[in-house]
Amino acid sequence: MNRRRTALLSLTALLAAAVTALPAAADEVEQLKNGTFDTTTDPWWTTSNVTAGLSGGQLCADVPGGTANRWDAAVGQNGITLVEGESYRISFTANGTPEGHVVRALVGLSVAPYDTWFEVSPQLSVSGNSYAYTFTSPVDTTQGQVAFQLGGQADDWRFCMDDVSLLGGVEPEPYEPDTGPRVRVNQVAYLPSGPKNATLVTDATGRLPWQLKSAAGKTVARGWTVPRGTDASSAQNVHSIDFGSHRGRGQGFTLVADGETSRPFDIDARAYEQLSVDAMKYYYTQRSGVAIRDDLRPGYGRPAGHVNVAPNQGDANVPCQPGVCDYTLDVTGGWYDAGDHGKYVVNGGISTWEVLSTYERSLLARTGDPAKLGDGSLAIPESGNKVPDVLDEARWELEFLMRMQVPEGQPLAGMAHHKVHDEQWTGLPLLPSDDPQKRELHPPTTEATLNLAATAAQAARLYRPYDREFATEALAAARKAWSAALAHPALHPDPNDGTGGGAYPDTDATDEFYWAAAELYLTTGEKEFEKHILNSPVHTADIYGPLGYDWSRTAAAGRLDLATVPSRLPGRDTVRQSVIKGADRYLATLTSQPYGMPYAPEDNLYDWGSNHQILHNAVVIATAYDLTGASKYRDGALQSMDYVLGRNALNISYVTGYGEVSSQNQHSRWYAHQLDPNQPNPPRGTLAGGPNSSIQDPYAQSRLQGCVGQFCYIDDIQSWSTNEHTVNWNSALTRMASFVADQA
Ligand code: 9MR
Repeated sequence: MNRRRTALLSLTALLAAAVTALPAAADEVEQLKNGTFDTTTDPWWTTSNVTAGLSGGQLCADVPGGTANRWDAAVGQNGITLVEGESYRISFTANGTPEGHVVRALVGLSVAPYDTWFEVSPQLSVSGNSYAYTFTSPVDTTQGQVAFQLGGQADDWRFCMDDVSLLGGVEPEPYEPDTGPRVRVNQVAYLPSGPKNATLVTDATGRLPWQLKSAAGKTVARGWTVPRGTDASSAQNVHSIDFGSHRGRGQGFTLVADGETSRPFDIDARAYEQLSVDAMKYYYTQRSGVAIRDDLRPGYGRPAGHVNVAPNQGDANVPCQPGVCDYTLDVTGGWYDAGDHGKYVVNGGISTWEVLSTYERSLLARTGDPAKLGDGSLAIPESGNKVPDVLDEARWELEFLMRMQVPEGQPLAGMAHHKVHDEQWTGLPLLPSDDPQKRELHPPTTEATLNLAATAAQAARLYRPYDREFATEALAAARKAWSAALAHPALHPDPNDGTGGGAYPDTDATDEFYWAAAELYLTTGEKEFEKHILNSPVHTADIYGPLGYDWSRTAAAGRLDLATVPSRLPGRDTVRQSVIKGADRYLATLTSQPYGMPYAPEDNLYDWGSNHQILHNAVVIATAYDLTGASKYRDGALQSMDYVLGRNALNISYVTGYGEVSSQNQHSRWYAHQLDPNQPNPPRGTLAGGPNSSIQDPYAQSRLQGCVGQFCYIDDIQSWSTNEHTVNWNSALTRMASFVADQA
């Protein structure tokens, strides 16, 4: 048990003690019928494969082994009323025979989309235990459900429960994240030659002394903190610490101030070599349409997903949504977008661009080194084929993107379907190969088509030295997509098309046109594309806003490439200056932030995926370094990583497996360790989405109401709006980790 668990447990114990000491409020009301099973099991239901009855005053259920999912065998009660904002205590006793089976107890919606508002998955003993938890309902409903899901386990077993209660009107149990020591550092590593900054949370208003200690406890540097007042992003009183003058390399340093000792960190570049590889390796385990080899990713092997082997309906001949088209397409392959089984051209495009741009930067930047991403670097099935592994990996997605193009002879030929995914949302955990849902193609959109045009055009120049035929095919697909988009410039995705998969809505394709024109121009040098670039309002617009570029704001993808990839574009110097100006703005933001990140969203509203937006603002700063060689940009880009790796209000590294305490329960259907101990956590190098002020998911809503900026995050698998992982977020990490590794 690590320190964090212990602290959490003792906090919970304290709170529980405080709660039991209070007299029961008059309006605590039992919401369940017959939780004591004295004479009957009514009105509890079971799935048809479960036999339940009374046994010694409990409800006991015989559960068959060999079902695929947790919800394939269950006992529950429906018709429960919950009131938004009210707190409830769910409690029960339970035992399981033989020892060690897991029950998933949840409170959620009894009808589709089966939202979960609270859940736990304790491992049961034969002798039995009592369980009690408090949560706050994020909704008003009369269709609530308390369910005990018992399926997804290999052998037959017997589950018994008693004294099941859902008490309304209880005192809320405030959520207190365990934020550990008040000295906040990059828990992974600072570069010996790089900036070294930390943040101290303290009530003190005057400056305080700090010491940097070696692993052996020897003070190797000392200085004074700089009081910074109340930090808007966290509402904490903070000081900043600059220990950049220390350049000695080593492992296990700590920073001490105000009686607190930070989590340990290295002063060494090596961690970034590893991180840039791990962040890129993330993509192999996201692959659809092929078995993931356990010898290449020990612990992560799994059968091929969505290849038309039951229960999958497969991606080999996918029809459109009703009324959208009357053909089917083979859209096997590609990367799963995130923790869901959807595959989206819009998001797939920007992710592929950024993976390819990481490689392209390594070819062009003065500190770049393409060998680091070369053949054999990623341990993927194609390693050893003499093609850089990064290109092999990106090709897995590129070929899928090209399969999403509407074939010749069909209406809208050359356009790309926006996305392919399940007809309905599915539950967790669910391996891709176990997904029984029907898959559907969604209408072609201008945005998807231009994502395809941009990435296929970029691919054409990068793959040419290795595979002329593929490069030619990619360029042809890009040209076809470009022409189709010009003919249909405003076929936008339906913002309400979000059942079974994300909507990825967008109402403006001018930035996608600009980006696609830029890539086509950089590859072909042709006048048509040059003209489009020079005439686009996006070319001279101020595009470096506080939130940074992402899947819906793609102008920067074009601008950064026009600034860095050689071409004869008239006015190219102005383009380069615009990147530098953007970087100056992000540097100013970083300097103003006591936590040192280049991110200060309007009204302190952290956006969905804020971590990758911070990294994207850092990419602009890093690109200014590549353009100018000025050390302030190098330092700013390096410093931006500190936030993601632990120098933040929650004292957490958002990259799995990096730092003493890191995110590990990212929302995922197949890295669902939190729900099923037999499944893994996400692989090392997986970035969590991070604080999201809008807390859109029910779980975050039940825990984080009223959160300030950086605190709107919870490392729980159910929090899909703060804690998912996605291909477009890891690409930001990939690009920045590679940049940092190159600065050693
Ligand atoms: O990352 C996306 C975020 O910017 C949007 O606000 C949100 C709602 O449309 O969707 C996010 O993307 C999710 C997608 O819709 C489905 N796969 C998981 C993605 C990450 O949460």
